[in-house]
Amino acid sequence: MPSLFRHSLVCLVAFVALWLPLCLAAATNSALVVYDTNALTASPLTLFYTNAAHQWTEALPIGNGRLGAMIFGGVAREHLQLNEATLWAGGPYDPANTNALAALPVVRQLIFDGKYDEASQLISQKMMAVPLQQMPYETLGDLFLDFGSNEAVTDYRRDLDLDTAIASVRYTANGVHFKREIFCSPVDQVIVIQLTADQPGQISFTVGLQTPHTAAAVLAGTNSIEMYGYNNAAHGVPAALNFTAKVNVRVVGGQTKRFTPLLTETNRQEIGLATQVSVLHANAATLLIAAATSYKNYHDVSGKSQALVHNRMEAAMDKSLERLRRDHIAAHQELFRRVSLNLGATDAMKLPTDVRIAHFAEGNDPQLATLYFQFARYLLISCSRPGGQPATLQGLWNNSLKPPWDSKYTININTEMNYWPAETCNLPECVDPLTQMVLELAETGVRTARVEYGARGWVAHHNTDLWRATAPIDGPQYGMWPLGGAWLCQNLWDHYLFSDDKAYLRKIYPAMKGAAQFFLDTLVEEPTHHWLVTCPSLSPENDNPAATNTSITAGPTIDLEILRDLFDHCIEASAILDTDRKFATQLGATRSRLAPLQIGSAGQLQEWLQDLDLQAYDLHHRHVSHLYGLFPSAQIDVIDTPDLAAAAKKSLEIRGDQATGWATAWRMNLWARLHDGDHAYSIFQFLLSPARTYPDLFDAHPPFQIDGNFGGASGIAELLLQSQNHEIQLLPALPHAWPNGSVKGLRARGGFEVDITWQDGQLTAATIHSRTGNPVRLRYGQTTRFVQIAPNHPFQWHGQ
Ligand code: FUC
Repeated sequence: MPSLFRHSLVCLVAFVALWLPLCLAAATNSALVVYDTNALTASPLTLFYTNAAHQWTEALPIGNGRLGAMIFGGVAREHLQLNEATLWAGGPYDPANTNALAALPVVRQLIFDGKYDEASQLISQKMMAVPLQQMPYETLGDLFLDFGSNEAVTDYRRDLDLDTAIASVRYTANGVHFKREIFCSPVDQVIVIQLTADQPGQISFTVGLQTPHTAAAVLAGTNSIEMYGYNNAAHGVPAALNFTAKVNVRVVGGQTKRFTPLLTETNRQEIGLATQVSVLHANAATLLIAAATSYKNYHDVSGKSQALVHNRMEAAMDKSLERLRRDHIAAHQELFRRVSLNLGATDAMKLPTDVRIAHFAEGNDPQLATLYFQFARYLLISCSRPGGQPATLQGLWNNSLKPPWDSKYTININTEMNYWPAETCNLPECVDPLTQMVLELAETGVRTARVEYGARGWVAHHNTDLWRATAPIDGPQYGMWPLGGAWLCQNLWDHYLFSDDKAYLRKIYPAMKGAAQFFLDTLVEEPTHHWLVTCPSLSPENDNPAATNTSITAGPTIDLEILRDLFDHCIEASAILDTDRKFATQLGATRSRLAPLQIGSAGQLQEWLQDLDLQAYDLHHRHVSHLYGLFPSAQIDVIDTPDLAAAAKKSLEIRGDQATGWATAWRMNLWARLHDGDHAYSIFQFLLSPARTYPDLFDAHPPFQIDGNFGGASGIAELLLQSQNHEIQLLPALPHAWPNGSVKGLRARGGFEVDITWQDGQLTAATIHSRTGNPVRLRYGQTTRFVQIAPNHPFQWHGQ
């Protein structure tokens, strides 16, 4: 049988196998929603569903980096859960513990005496932040549109078009076709909801705002609703922010009026804050939503939230709907369309996204990998824009006042992972909020360094929040890790490497220098080999096998790896910027005394100074911190340091493939760096299964945590293109699952953009664009070629 025909037959059989149970389920399930195959001609970059969201992780996210919403798409009741990126609990505070410095030498001695548990207790008593917890990110509230009808609908479809960043809901009721379009404009700073019907006078509903914030009030006029409130105090830190949200309703035909629902004991909970606006018999209706808080920066909360909202609302109301929509799409596409990926497509594309996730492991839906990849890019664009806050553990989307891990910034992997795809996948602007946060941590961390360690420079431990808190939190087990800021500096250095932008390097260099200074003052000699090590520290968040019940240790491998990077990059930056030569020399001397990477008795890369990996309490621990050196760093490399790469591989094998969402995604990137595309792909299949991906494609830690989405997209890019150690590697780890495909617009370090096409698993053409004219080595398999590419004169290579 010719292979093409055989392939089509396999696809057809698989498609029918997928399709049949679905149709049957739709037929038997509910008489309300009838499955309409005509509605399923999706544009390729669309998430779509045939029913409304019941769970929050089925709802679809929109956002402009500051304002965000999760859209449920109900027929009788539309629900938008709303967020504003600066609405966090608390206010400016400084958690540095003034007892820490006196305890520090005792803690160190206990650790070097092997009394880890005692050291941990002393840290717990004397060194932890006050308060012990940081501030949570808080939901803003909810918008409800009540249509009050329960009539049978057909042709229901809910979708999110990643290319336009517009969500829509369509259905037919009583022969009328209804449509809602919803987007969140980065240009006009409003959410826009447009409701239309194909017959006049059919649109009637009431609209209301609610919030779980108790200190809040809602007032409605004839065509607007305004909510005003305060954030919450937390852990003894007083509430310092106010917020305003406003909804404006415009109708074509029909009318709007103020509406006060009758509150009874039974509906009070549901209706909540009472005044609403009714829309009666309109032909079309447009809702604009604006929101703001009084947050200006981590030490200034004097913003005028009401004035901000009023100004934005007025400006948006001056624009036509068409203009709002057009400007929104243009701003989104300017970023989104830079990268296109084609891994092949099958009829599975016609299935709803949740069904496709459930069947991805069967291997006949390569386009779902593309959708997953582009969804991550969509998410980063939607939650991290210049001038805003960085992506939290949940990006921008959080429906709670007490979200998992407070929806903060966990900087012992998670925040860094959020930005892994930013450079490779051509969204460098999205790194701007991260850069800003690190520059601010380099301010607040100065006090923590001085008060807790008596050191120069700055330090940030394993978490931070809106207020840029930097002291160790939660408990010694997790919090006593002083490398958070130093790791974040590596994201910024990478941003420099990809852009080759010297002005950016000049801007971040003081933060890099301050981070390094802290370690010059705090590294200590360990007693056995007299190597320089961090102490106290931990290998995030893995128990020290030499202790009974703590992770506290000295000189875990990840610390030394991050410090080698930090020192090397400071030295390189000082040469590029022609500054601080003496400081660079000092860093070089200190670097040479750092504890080395060590290969243990099982052939593994040691996680700790001692060879303890096989005695670990959890051999399959989710964190693979010591493998930082392989990815995201490139100190360990299959080509340059094959012995260390083999040891890292051994460690990965011991750890296993499946872990939490982000930990699974990290493993995928690591196998890509080991140039084992098939292994990485098998891990990706687990990541993109219902075990680790919710119906709306959000990553499931579980619970929802956005880092897995970003780590997964980075993993896909790493399979196709790598650029560490001054070399551009084309298709370094192409899995057999993607024999034919193309990618356009990926970025490589040194100021390059790369387009690649392949067939039957072989490179057919690559186009390399250079913005800088920097020389570079190209590699495809064993073939290398040294090139210098002039800007605007793309270079074509076929890998020979
Ligand atoms: C670290 C991880 C957890 C989770 C949390 C937000 O503590 O170990 O898995 O991702 O951060």
